[in-house]
Parts: sequence; C-alpha cells; structure tokens
Amino acid sequence: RMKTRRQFIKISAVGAGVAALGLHSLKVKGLSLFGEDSAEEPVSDEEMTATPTYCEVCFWKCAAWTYVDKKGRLRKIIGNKNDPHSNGRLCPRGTGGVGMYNDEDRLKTPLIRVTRKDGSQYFRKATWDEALDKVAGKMQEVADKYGKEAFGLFNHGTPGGHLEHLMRAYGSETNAEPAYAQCRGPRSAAYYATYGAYIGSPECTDIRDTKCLVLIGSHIGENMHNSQVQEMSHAIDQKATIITVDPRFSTAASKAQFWLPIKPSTDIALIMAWIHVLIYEDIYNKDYVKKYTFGFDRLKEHVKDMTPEWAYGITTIEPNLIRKTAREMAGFAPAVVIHPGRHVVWYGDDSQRERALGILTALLGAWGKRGSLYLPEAKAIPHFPQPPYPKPKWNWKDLLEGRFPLASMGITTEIMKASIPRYKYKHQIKAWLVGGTNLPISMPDKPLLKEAIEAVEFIAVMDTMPMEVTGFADVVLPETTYLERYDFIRAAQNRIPSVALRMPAVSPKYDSKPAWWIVKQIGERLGLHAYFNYDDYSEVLDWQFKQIGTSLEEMKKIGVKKFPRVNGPLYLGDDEDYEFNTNTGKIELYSTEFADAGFDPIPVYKPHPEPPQNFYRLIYGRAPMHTFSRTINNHNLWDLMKENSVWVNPVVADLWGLKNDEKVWLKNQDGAITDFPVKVRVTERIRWDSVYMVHGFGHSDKKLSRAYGRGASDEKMITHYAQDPIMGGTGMRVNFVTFLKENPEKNREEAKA
Ligand code: MGD
Ligand code: SF4
Repeated sequence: RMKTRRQFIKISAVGAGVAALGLHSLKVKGLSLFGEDSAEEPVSDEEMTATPTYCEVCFWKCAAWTYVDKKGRLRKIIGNKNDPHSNGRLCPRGTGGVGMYNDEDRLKTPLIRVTRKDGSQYFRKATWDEALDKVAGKMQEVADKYGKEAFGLFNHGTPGGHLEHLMRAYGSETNAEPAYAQCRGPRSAAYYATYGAYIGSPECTDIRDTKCLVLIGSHIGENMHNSQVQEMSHAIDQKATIITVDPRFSTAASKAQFWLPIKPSTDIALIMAWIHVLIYEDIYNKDYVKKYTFGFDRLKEHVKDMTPEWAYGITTIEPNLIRKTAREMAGFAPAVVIHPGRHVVWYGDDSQRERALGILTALLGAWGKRGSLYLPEAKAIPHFPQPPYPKPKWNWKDLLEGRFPLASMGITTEIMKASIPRYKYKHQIKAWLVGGTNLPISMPDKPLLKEAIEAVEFIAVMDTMPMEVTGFADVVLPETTYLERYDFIRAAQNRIPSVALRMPAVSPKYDSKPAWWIVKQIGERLGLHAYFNYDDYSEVLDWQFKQIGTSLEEMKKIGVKKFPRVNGPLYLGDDEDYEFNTNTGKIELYSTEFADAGFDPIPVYKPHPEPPQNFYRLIYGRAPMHTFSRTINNHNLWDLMKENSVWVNPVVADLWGLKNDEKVWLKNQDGAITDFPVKVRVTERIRWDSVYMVHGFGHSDKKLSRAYGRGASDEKMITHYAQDPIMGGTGMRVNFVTFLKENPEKNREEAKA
C-alpha cells in the first residue's frame, strides 16, 4: 500500500523501543502498587515527606498529599481532609494515580518524525532544543504564510490550559476540546438559556441534603466523581428516594426505589410527560413559578397533550410509573436534585433534553434551594502581570459562519473540517498543537479525523504516554506527570471557595518536562517573553497566592485553603428577589434565546432512527477504576479492570447463540469492525434493543504494553454522529452494532484466497 503522508508510527525507534518492551515485560511481575522497589520495607508517615497536589486522573481535581520516603520513592497518595472535592478520601483511580508516574511505557524523550527515502517513517529521539525549535519554527512559518489563526489547538485538562496561554499569547484562538462538544456542551447551552448560569464543575448538585435524586442516564458510582459519590452514599443512608432512568440497570439503579428502563433516545418524551403531570395535577410550586419564571402559560399549553399515556407509546415506561415518580418528586420538592448529567451528547437534541431537565427543576421550585442545586462560588485568581493577549483576526467562532449559534466554546469536529480543504471553510487551518487529549479515542467519526490529520502540514503533541494520538505527531513533547510538576492553582467552584496547590513531589522521570516550561520555551523562541516573565512557575504561584492573602510557603504546608463566600448565601432565601442573567431576568421556561436563534423555545420530542434488523443500539459509559482512555495502561488500575465487555440481553444472546465470556467482534451499520474481539456479558441488566460497553478500551497502539488489544473500542463503532444544531455537540449514541462470531480477519484472508 502507498504510504500516506503521515503514517501512524507503531514502533518507536528510540526511547520506548522494542528492546525496552521486552525488558519491562519481565519487570512487570515485580511491580508493586507504588513502584518497582518500594513494596518491601514498611515506612511510617513520620519518616516521609508529604507534598500537596491535586489529582489529574480525572477532572474532579481532588486535593491530596503525596508521600515520598527518604530514598525519594513515591509511597502513597491520600486525600487532603480540608478539601471539599475529596473530603480526605480519594477514589480508586486517585489512589492508583502514582501508576502514571511509574508507568514504564511513558514517553521518555522528545521525538521527531523522520521520513526515509522509501517513504517509510519513524520517530527519532531528539533533544529538547531540537523539538522546541521545530515547533516554534513551524509556528513562525504558519504566522508568516497563513496568519497565526491558522494554527489550531486541541486541548484538555491542566496541560491544555498552558497550551492555551501559549496560543493566545501567539495570537490564535482557534481551539477546541472534546470536553465541550463530546461532553458537557449541551448542558452549558441549556442551563445558560434557562437560568443565565452554568452548572459548572464540580456540579452544584446538593446531593448531600437531597430527599430525592433523579438520575437520567447519570451513572454515579460507575462514573466516579469523588465527593458526588460520597454525597450519594450519604443520601442513601438518609433514605433519600432515588429515581433512575436508564436502559441499563446501572449501579445507581441498584440503589434506587425506581428504575425506569427507558427506550434509548426517548428521554425528552418522559421529561415532558413528568412536566405535564406536575402542571395538570396542580402539584408544581406556584409561588416559585410566579415569582421567578417566564413563559409558564405557553409551557402549560405546550404540554397539554403530552400525557403519560402519550409518553408510554414512545418510552415504553408505564403511565402509572410516570405519574407515580412525578408525584414523588413533587412530594419532596424543593429538595429534589434533577441531575443535569455530565457527558450528555447522546442524540443530537441534547440541548433540548437538558432544557427539559432545567424546566422540571424550576416547576419543583428547586433551583437555588437546599437539597437541589446550590449557588456555587469559586475564588477569583488574579492574572500574573502580562500584556493583554493580541486579538486574532478570526477565531473558532468565525469558522462556524453562524452555525451552532449558541456554542460557547470551540467545536472539535469543526476544527477538523476547517483543516480539510474540500470542506471549503472560509478560514483554513494548517497546523495543530494537541495536548492532554487522545483524539483517536475521544472523537467520533474516525474517517473525518484521519482526513484532517492527513490534510494539515504539522502536528505537535504533548502527552505523558505514547497514546494513539502521538502516533500522528511530527513532534512529540513528553510531559511530566502531575506528580512531578507545578501547575495552575485549582480554584474550582464548590459550596465554599477554596484553592489547592499542585507541586512536584518527585523530580521528573526520564527527559520529561512540565507543560509550563515547554510553553515558556516555545514562547521565548517566538519573542513572547512578556507573557512568560518568570524563571520558574513557583514565582507565578507565589505572586497569585499573595494576591489572595496566602503564599506559596503557606500553601506548601496546608495544600488547600478555604475562603469565606462573598456572593451571598448558598441558597435562595424564601421569597428573595433574584434577577437571573437571562433576557427576561427570569428563569425561562420559554427560552427567548432559543426562539431568537430559530430553535424550539420549549422542548419538543422528535423520533430518532431505530436499529436495523439484527442490529442493536450501542450505548457506552464509565467504570469506577478508569477515566476515558487515559488510565487503561496504568498498572494499578489495569490490575482492577483489564478489558471491557459487551453487555447483551439474554433474549438476544439466545437468538445469536452467544455464551457468557465468548469473544465476538462488533460491526456497525457502516461496516466498521472492532480491531479486537470483546467478551460477551449476558445480563438482564440491559434492554434487548441495546448493547453496552465501557468507553476507553481497545487501544491499538502497541507501545501501550498493557492496554494494547484489551477489549474493544466503542469509538471505532461511532462512525456516525447526530450534531446538535444549537451548540454543535456530537450525539454519539446513534450507532448500531451487530455481532461477528468469527474472526473477520480470517474471513478477509479467506475471501482474498
Ligand atoms: P482522556 O481520554 O482523558 O481525555 O477524552 P480526552 O480529551 O481524550 O485522554 C487524555 C490524554 O491526556 C491521554 O492521551 C493521556 O495520556 C494524556 N494525559 C494524561 N495526563 C496528562 C498530563 O498530565 N499531561 C499531558 N500532556 N497529557 C496527559 C475525553 C472526552 O472524550 C470527554 S471529556 C468525554 S466526556 C467524552 N467521552 C466519551 C465517551 O464516553 N464515549 C465515547 N465514545 N467518546 C467519548 N469522547 C469524549
Ligand atoms: Fe482523582 Fe478520583 Fe478525584 Fe477524579 S475523583 S480527581 S480520579 S481522586
């Protein structure tokens, strides 16, 4: 086959080479939870140094203490008791986070892609100067030839924040992250339109004090967000009623009084029927609705015929159960959490479903009330002195030319399309910087991603691991793990504002460098010194901490500092006057913003395509010991869960003659086949019209010695997505799969013969 311009490089030449692979497979047996040689002698806390950090294994950012013994070995990591995100306890992933540091597959040196005479390609080990010169040189070239805006950025997590600072200093705001259009974007658009406020992260759900928790597809417990899970178990102890709506009997469903096994893609009909019951049984909060909301009469008229009987025909949920659960909510109101969800890009009408949830909350008089959604607050952190960022001639928003009008962040698929000339976007993207995001596993529509990768002139990737995305890079920049570096101050919202410090607990392994250092080096090469006016990031932190009344010295001792609220109480007072940040100053049951942009101002249920015969809808979710694709190779977490399985209803299993633990390949409606086989799990816990998998498995990069070939990738099956016209979210639960019992490779070989 002809070599493509940017081949995926499977075998690294130097650094994490073949020899190293052989070596560490021997070493693996000897690895303890916290490293190669730390297991044997016990050591007391007093004999160790504790340094503060916050976790980067997921985005809850729990504050923690890292313990290092006298020989400089990482021994344990535990929660910081003063931290509202962790309350002193970490989840299994946080505890196993040191596996990121110890992973012998880590990126070890900068790498540069080289093309041989015959067209084949490999990575050569490079010095930092060579790698940084190359990236800065290309940034200069793009600026001269096409304009700085033509350099795009894909980012995620704290490292992404540093890259964003570099790109803005340089003059590009052509950026996007999967955490928006593949995750929370529809929630942002919907709650902003309804309440003039975002839900934020950690979510402002008052689960601790709730009497009724309603989970629509939110699988808390499997989706392991630390304090949220702790609060849910507290709520269960307090005998809170839990209502789960899920085509799958999730862990949360197993703790619930009510499980509504909804037909996938029909949630809007259920929520509108609940709204119908609240209004037409006269059990909504009249005072609250009168005082705070806009558009009630139109809503009432809109849902007139959306009865539980109507919804039954769509959702398969019995009318009695719809009525009963609506009355439960009304009975406990306002202490009801209608959970807004987090990964909410399902069917392309997700902003409307999220609006329906927001409306339901308002009818219960719940927003801003104890046991529902509280009013969160974050500590504002002043910017380290620098000149204002230059204003780009165009940015991610201009690429859209009016499409997806309520998008508040860049849309990943749009950055990709703008990178491909045949889409004829007004502005063209020519090069990418990628950091903290593994695009081949987080993006739907692999063919689009491949085409975009082929089309751009240059890709630099900053990562800690040889993830799939690094295989497409021209330059690979190995970052240190979070345990080896300073980083931004964590100042995320919560009930009370707090800040947390991340500092190095150990010195960087191999030739890896922190993101703050990498971007400073590139910035300096581009003459942007004024934006990087420090020698060490600790100077920035100390300056910022001093502005808010503490110091780096104090923070090193305490890790987390709490501050009093300044924006008023946690909850709305009884009958308190409150102006919402919407067009009408009210909670908009009827959205003027949606109406002005040409969208349904009140949600409407519209049917979605059904699976073809012998195909099943692919739904996916999380497991408590893994975060997306990033943790599968971490030996501590891999140990807890090595591969995913495909959940199949017994009726379907019978039909196909599938047995528990039998391995099958999946094929989707477009003929895409999983790279690897996946074990069947026969269970009543999934509806017969769907199958379920945990996301993030099926890694195809051999350099990930543990994760490679384990389980199957749901992403490979997501060749199709339904895009939310409101904000550009890519609904990904619109793919259908069938089973192949024979190795498709074998069939292909036979066909060839
Ligand atoms: P991760 O999978 O966590 O996030 O998808 P991504 O944004 O790709 O991968 C993060 C990458 O960062 C990995 O390559 C990892 O090695 C690297 N990394 C980890 N720590 C560091 C670090 O300290 N520094 C640097 N430089 N790199 C680091 C998440 C995205 O995926 C999101 S937010 C959601 S909600 C979506 N979920 C989802 C799904 O559930 N199903 C499907 N099919 N697709 C999904 N895509 C979305
Ligand atoms: Fe780390 Fe777990 Fe907290 Fe996420 S929830 S930040 S993985 S401890």
